Amino acid sequence: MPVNAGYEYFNAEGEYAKARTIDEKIAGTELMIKMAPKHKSSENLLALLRNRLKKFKEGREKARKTGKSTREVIKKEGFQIVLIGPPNTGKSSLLAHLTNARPKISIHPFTTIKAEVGTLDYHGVKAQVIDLPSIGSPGCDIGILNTADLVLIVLAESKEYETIKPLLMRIQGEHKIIITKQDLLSEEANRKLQATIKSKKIPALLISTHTGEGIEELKGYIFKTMHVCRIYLKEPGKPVTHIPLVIPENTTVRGAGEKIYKGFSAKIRETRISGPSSKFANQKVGLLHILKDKDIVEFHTN
Ligand SMILES: Nc1nc2c(ncn2[C@@H]2O[C@H](COP(=O)(O)OP(=O)(O)O)[C@@H](O)[C@H]2O)c(=O)[nH]1
Ligand SMILES: [Mg+2]
Repeated sequence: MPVNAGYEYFNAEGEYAKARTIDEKIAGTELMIKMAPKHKSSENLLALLRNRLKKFKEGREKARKTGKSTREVIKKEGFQIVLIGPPNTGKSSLLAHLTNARPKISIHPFTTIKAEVGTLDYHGVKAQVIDLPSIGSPGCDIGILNTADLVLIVLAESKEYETIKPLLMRIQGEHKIIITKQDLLSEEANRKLQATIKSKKIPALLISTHTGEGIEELKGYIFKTMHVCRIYLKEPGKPVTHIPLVIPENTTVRGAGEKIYKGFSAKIRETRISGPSSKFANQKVGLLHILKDKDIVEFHTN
C-alpha cells in the first residue's frame, strides 16, 4: 500500500490479517505502524493505522473494566451470523468450513456444549460466525437470535423444517435454511428436495461439508446479505492495496474518505476511480460519486 513499503510491512500486514484475539490485532497493528515507511505520502496510511490501534486499545480497556473475559462472553463483532439447528446436522462442520475455528465434530449428538466462535474472511470482508449448541441442549441460548444479523438454520433433512418453524418467529434479522449432507442423497432424492423447496418457497440452500458442494454459494449469499462493498485504495503511481476497505453499500467518495479517518475527506483534492462504478479507467469523480464493490480508488490529497 504505502510508498516504497518493504516486505517487512507486507509481512506485518499478513500477520494482522491472521489476528483473531484483540491482543493479536493490537500487536499486528503496532508492527504495521513500525514497518510502514515514514514519509509524506504514507501519512494517510499511518493515520488510519494509529486510529485503528486506538480503537482496539479502547475496546480492550472497556472489556477489562467491565470485568468480562473476552473469551467467555460472545461480544458482537461486526456482522454476526448464528448457526442453529437440531443435533448432528453438521453445524460444527459448517463452522469449520466457513471460518478459522476448529470445533469438535462428532457422530455423537450434543458434542458442542458451549457456543463456538469463528471469523469468516470472504475476500477481506470479515464476519463473526457463532456455532450454538444444538437445539434441546442446555447450552443453546437462543437470546443471541435477537442480536444476530443473519441466522443460518442448519438441518440435515428437509422434514426437520417443520420442527424448526416456531423458532423462525424469534429471528429478528435475516435467515436462511441450510440443508446439509447433500452427498448422502441420491440424484433422485436431491431432485425431489429441490422441487419441494421451490414449490413451498422455502428459503433454503443445499450444501455438503464433505464434498464442499454449495459452500461457495453460501459464502456469496452471506456477502450479499452484509450489504457492503470492498474498495481497494491506491496511492498515485503505486500498486493497488490487496486488503480492501469495507464500506456500506451506496457509500460516496466522501463517506469512504471519512472511513479512512474522520476529516480525511476535507483533504481530498481529486479522486480517480477504476472499476465497476467508473465509466472508464481512472475516471475523475466528485465527492458525491457512489462507489461500487471492487472499485479501485485513488485519492489525491492536499
Ligand atoms: N455425509 C455427511 N456427513 C456430514 C456432513 N456434515 C457433517 N457430517 C457428519 O455429521 C456428524 C455431525 O457433525 P457435526 O458438525 O458435529 O454436527 P453438529 O452436531 O450439528 O455440530 C459428523 O459425523 C460429521 O462428520 C455432510 O455434509 N455430509
Ligand atoms: Mg456441534
